[in-house]
Amino acid sequence: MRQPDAVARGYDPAVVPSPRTVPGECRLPPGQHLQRAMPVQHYGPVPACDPATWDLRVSGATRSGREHAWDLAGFLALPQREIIADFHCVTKFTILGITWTGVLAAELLAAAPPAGDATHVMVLADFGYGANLPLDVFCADDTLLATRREDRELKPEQGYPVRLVVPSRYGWKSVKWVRAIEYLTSDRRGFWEERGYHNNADPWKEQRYSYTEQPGEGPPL
Ligand SMILES: Nc1nc2c(c(=O)[nH]1)N[C@H]1C(S)=C(S)[C@@H](COP(=O)(O)O)O[C@H]1N2
Ligand SMILES: [Mo]
Repeated sequence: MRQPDAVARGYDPAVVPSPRTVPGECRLPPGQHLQRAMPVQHYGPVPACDPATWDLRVSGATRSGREHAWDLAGFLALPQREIIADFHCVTKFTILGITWTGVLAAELLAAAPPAGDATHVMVLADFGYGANLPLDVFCADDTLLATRREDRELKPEQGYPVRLVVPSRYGWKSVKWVRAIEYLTSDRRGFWEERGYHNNADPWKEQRYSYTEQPGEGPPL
């Protein structure tokens, strides 16, 4: 499904240079190595999903003060976009040029506006997994709530029905099986961010571990 308004995020080397590099420059962040295929990688079991009862909730510091919710049909009816992005896992493998289709996180944010004092989001999955992001990273034009990979519906282990894709951060922030988004008025650590991984997780700055955080880069541990 290549739509006319598809945004190309970096990979078709013949056509589209990566947004984070210029042609001829390295697309591999420091300490990473290239891997061809995407391994399945997550903590805990794959949650069961009943499409009939699944919903995605937006809660916390919303502008209206109320929770917003989409069922699967409603979510799939939101405008769809395509991105092509490199994926960098903190365990040091990088996969180049994955095509994802879904709803821009910014689109969801526009449909469920945050309060003026919201600064961060917590993206939550089943079983207590979650990752935090600053609002501006969540709204970036390459942060996607993906429903398809390489134009195929996500498999259960890939995050079906909806997973986040945050190309600008290490892979653990690309939360699979997203169920809720909570707007926060101050930063709060997610699952890995409170277990030794860096709060900001920018692969280009090699922000892997929390012990390398500078003052101000994360809430106290
Ligand atoms: N809910 C959930 N999402 C998750 C994880 C997890 O353990 N639980 N692991 C993360 C990590 S560390 C990586 S590298 C990617 C892997 O995505 P993949 O299994 O589609 O390759 O998912 C991320 N999203
Ligand atoms: Mo990862």
